[in-house]
Amino acid sequence: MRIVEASLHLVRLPLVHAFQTSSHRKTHLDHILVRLVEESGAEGWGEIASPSDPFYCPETTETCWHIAERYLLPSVVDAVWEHPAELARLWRKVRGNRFAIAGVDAAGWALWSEIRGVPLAKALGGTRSEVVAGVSLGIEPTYDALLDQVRRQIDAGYPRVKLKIAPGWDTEPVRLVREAFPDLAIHVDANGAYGETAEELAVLRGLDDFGLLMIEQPFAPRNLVAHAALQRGVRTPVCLDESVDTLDDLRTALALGAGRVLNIKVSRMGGLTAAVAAHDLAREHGVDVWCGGMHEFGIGRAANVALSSLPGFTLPSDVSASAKYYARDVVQPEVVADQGVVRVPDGPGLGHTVDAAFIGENRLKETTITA
Ligand code: OSB
Ligand code: MG
Repeated sequence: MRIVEASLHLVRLPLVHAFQTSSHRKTHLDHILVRLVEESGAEGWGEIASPSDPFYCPETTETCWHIAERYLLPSVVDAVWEHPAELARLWRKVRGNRFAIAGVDAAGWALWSEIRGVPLAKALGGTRSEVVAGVSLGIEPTYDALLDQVRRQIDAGYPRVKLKIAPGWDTEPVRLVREAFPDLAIHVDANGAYGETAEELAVLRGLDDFGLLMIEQPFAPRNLVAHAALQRGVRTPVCLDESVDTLDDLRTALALGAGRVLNIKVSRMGGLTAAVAAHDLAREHGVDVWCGGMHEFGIGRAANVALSSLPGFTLPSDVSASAKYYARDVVQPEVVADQGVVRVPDGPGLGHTVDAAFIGENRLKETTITA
């Protein structure tokens, strides 16, 4: 297989509901769509879903553009390969920059499964025909607004909600949501906002009383030791997100007992090849996994759904329907959820058609490299 053309498309879409985490607030997102064209004319799309600011991870939309344009696309164009897992050798010298790499890797997987005529999910080793989706809710201006959002998502059929927490927005909103919805599967995500002061540790330990599904990334990404100590002191599973960028990080986390759950993000791990490897390793060690999201447009979302069909994804994934995020998505059909369940497409490749005209209408810039 030989790629004869590669292009980047920076696309802006407005969010239907502004999203706030412990570190930033977003009303629209700029993602870079990657298109790879093989010599037969077949195409594969991937998505670089980096946030625009370096608050979740060190990368930004601009650094991703730079790395993809300068290093990744030139290495991929004209390269001869048989399987997408081989693509990693093309950028083995590039350190970090996993969001940028993830978009190119996923485009390679989409292209390969399209050409082979197999669904991306099957190509990855997926076994489920449908996956369970949860929703991730941001920090809201008021508790009433949060309760309203939770009610909306329960009414839409989602069986699990994740609440963003931060110091000052933790015990009280969690208590109110638990009181209003005694049987709901609730999970919290701090995006590393807590330190290890006695007060902060008391708040985190206190969350143990609310019957939460998990406490995601309470401490800073590199502070695996603090996660291990908290996990020893609470019944609620601790989940790692920002702490695990590589398989080596995962091995360290497993050795330390730094969490009983792993959020696998295609972007954070640097693509589907690495995400599958993380799934396999976590599963061997009895760590439950689920697929996290970065508010992906339909291309990245379809890859997340395919990944979530692997057998170790036993917890609901952040693969909510396109409509939770965007008035219109870049793929047809859009990703839909029925009572919180997303069907895994059985057509070749991504299983969705990429809407090139809509991408063109919302594109801020593009660049193309040919063989
Ligand atoms: O920590 O999972 C996170 C969005 C931006 C940055 C970090 C995170 C998130 C989400 C969104 O929680 C999940 C989704 O795509 O619905
Ligand atoms: Mg998270």
